[in-house]
Amino acid sequence: MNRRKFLKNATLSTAGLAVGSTLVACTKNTKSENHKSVTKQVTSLPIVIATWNVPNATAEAYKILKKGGNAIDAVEAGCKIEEADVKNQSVGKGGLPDRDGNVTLDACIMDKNGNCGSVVHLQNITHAVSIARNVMENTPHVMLSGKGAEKYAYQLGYKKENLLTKASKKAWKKWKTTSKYKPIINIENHDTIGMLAIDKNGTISGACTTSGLAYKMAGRVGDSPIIGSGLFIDNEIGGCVATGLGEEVVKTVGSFLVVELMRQGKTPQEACEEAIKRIVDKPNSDFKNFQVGYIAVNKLGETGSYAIHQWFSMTKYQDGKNENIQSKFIIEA
Ligand code: SD4
Repeated sequence: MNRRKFLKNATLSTAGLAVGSTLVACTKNTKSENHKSVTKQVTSLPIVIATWNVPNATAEAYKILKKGGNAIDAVEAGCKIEEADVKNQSVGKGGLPDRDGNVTLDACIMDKNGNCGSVVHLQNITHAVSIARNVMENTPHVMLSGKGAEKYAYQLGYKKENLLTKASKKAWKKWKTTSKYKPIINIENHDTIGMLAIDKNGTISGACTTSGLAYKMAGRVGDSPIIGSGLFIDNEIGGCVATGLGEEVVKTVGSFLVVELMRQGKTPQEACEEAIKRIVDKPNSDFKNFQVGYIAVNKLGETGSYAIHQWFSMTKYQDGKNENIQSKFIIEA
């Protein structure tokens, strides 16, 4: 990049920071003389949003928030609902296995202070999100993987469980007859759960948990436990969480990108759209054949969601209303 272009970009990002802090100031004092240009009111708090149609999970999180609980407790509790639901074959117990028949979980969590924790390739433990939270709060590390993560879970008192349910084993055996590997668009009807919450104090936290892509190669890790890709929170700005083909999210550091775009003044909706565009516009992008979806919330409590393909949705619980909202998209089904 030549110097002039670099300076121009640097100026732009400084301006972006200013917009970001204005956003924060506005949440505190929307009527201030200093911020006359901003007319938006803060939407009512608390609020929780999650990827896909997961009303039980958002209800659990909202229950905690409504009682005055904090956002980090809410997102952990909400995600645990899907982890324990054996009918959800993309998360926790009952998740579809890798091609060798092993269920391996990825999860992460991030709090209002920018602390984070994650587990990758965790086996035999349903509540990956809780182990991630423990990594964040009770270890000097951010990420634990495989056997080490499992050992840590046992140290915390978790018991070994068989996560491969009869239904998931049957599906895997059927898959083995052809062993064709191709991610199926929107197979994820009950999918990876990513959750973002703002508590009554206005602090933001997020979490994400998944069994990853069905029939993945042994050892494969997706975006969901990677801070900045599957999830990113900046309590001054907002948060974002991703779902879909993790490889494409990782390549564009999707959730961090969405938060940074919001910092530069974009609404959550605009930021999600721009981040999806970044994937679609890559040279030779095969986007017609895979799904990626983002949901985001900013400090004002405004939300957005966007996906490559139709039928991605976001569940939102706010003002006592728990609703599933179809996301905007690029390609109609
Ligand atoms: C992954 N992003 O492991 C996860 C899976 C997912 O819709 O969200 N599927 O790539």
